[in-house]
Amino acid sequence: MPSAKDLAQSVRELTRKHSAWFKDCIPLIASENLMSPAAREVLNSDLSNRYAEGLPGKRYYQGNIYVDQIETICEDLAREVFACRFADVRSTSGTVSNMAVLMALTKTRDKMTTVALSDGGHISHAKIGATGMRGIRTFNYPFDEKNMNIDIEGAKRLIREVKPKVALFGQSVFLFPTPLDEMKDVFSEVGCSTWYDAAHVLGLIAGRKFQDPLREGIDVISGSTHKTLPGPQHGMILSDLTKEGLETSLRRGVFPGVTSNHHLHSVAALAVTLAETREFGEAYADQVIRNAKALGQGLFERGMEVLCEHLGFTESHTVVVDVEQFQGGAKVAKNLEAANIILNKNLLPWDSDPVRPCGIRIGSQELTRLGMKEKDMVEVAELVARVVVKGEAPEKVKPDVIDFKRQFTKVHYCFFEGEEAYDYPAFDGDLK
Ligand code: DSN
Repeated sequence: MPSAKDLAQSVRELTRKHSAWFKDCIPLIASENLMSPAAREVLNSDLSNRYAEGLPGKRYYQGNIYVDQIETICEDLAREVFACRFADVRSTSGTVSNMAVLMALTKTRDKMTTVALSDGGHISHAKIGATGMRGIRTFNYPFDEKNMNIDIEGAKRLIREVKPKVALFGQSVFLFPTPLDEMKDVFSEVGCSTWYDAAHVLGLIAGRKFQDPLREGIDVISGSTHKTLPGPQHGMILSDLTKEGLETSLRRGVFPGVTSNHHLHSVAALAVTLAETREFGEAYADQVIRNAKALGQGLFERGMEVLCEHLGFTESHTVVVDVEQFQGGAKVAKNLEAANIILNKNLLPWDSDPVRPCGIRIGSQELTRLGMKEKDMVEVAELVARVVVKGEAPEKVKPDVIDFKRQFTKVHYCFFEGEEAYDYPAFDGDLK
């Protein structure tokens, strides 16, 4: 058994190797991003050692004089950026946000309409995830596979039939805005609450480049804060308090419902991210979507079956490709990893075997954060296609990936723009 010192030293070295490797990789996972230098600074502070429970001014612990001010700034910024009356910034992830909303809006055995996992729904919306743990009965919307969106008439029919307590929307494969306006009348007809998981598109909503769910009939938005919103790994809940009692039940859902301490360093990093979003968020969201479309076009022109060509591939940060003809999603994702191109296999609506999905999901939000533009997406598409379509050995493509990526190692759309994205403070040498 290695000594404690050796094990700790190994972890330090592996962490450094990870950072050095990612510096040389093309990151395409649609649920990830890079924090800004200022956000990283506060994340890596004494706040990460501290505890708070409850709300600013009403804490159980002492020591929160500055924490209270930080959390108040964070909530105020969230309300401003998303133009809403209520924000809770204490949930520690997207799934924890969803658990809090489930507590606030539902009881065991309630019925909920949701997007199916195979159509891009999130695991926490499903029976096998947090929703099932709450004992909710779920009913999936019919899905329009050609347009990769909810089938409007089918969904209206389902909501009328099921009369759910809550109609939940939002996806992890999220190409186009949900047709909320078109379904609005049905929500009021059956009197259900409406909830939208915006984890993937929060930064696009903040940048005013996607739909605005709170203006389209949604009662509650939840989300993680590290996808198109380039913040810390954390969560957030937003609402215009359209229903009586919502503020109290959402607050209680978060605490004591599903959190105790709420990761104060993440709240600070989120506050910095929201301030930067207020300043740079529109330009960032605009470029994210332009880049996703350019990437879709580039892959399509190189012989890949990118979904929804007839709709311009996407209106978000994500494009999806059916790679069944190239050995399927798992094999393609693995081969690309060997070339330092990082993405994930993904279920598509027509998949029958969840372990062997025929799709891959690609996001443009992190490349955009690194300063890439449309012309760079063409190069990314070429590197991907060399492995997937032309069948070149990944090891042969890898040096070209590294050369390309070394031009893009700095963070953009933030204060301290141009700082290195991958360098973290470190002690020199081995453990003493
Ligand atoms: N599973 C994450 C994703 O990749 O979309 C969301 O939690």
